[in-house]
Amino acid sequence: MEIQVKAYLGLGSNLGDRTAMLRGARQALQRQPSVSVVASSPLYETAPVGGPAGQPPYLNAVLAIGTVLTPERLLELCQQVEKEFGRVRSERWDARTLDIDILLFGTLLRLEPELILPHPRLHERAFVLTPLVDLDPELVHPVVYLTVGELLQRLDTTEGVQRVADVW
Ligand code: A4P
Ligand code: MG
Repeated sequence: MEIQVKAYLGLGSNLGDRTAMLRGARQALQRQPSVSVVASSPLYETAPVGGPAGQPPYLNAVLAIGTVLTPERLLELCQQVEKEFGRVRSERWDARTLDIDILLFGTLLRLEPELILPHPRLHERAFVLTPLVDLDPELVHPVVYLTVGELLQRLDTTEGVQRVADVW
């Protein structure tokens, strides 16, 4: 029997028709027999963190999925979906039509340049923690061993993270 793992994906877009990008990404993932989208967080408009100055605001959301893929295959799938939506890789943290990050893959820990789990900046980012808390505030970060609710409370500020839609 194949084992389903629960994973969380962070979606972000700050170029083009941002809502269409995130919807398209969710549909593309849903179409995969090896992935089931279990829940979608609300949609947030968020001020860009890092990267070149003058970037437009992001739309961010988080998906909870169940998958039988290995983490490597899931990363490949995410990158394939990013490509499908026309992402052109340029400068790191530059504006992008679609970015899909694996935030958590069950409680798996991984430290390789091509795949770091949990996502190395998850615990410090309001634009990721806010939608994660909407999905499950009791979810435990397997390295720092605090819930995502506790991690969000520890941030100095959640400024620049505005809920724009519950259903999208
Ligand atoms: N990689 C390693 N671990 C992972 C993982 N857990 N999930 C590798 C996905 N990819 C992972 O990513 C670079 C490399 O990271 C990949 O080749 C993969 O093998 P990328 O998507 O090509 O480049 P990137 O997204 O520019 O870099 P990175 O490091 O993913 O940046 P972040 O941390 O995703 O930050 N501000 C707001 N408000 N909202 C945002 O969504 N996003 C970023 C990007 C910056 N500022 C933002 C937002
Ligand atoms: Mg990324």
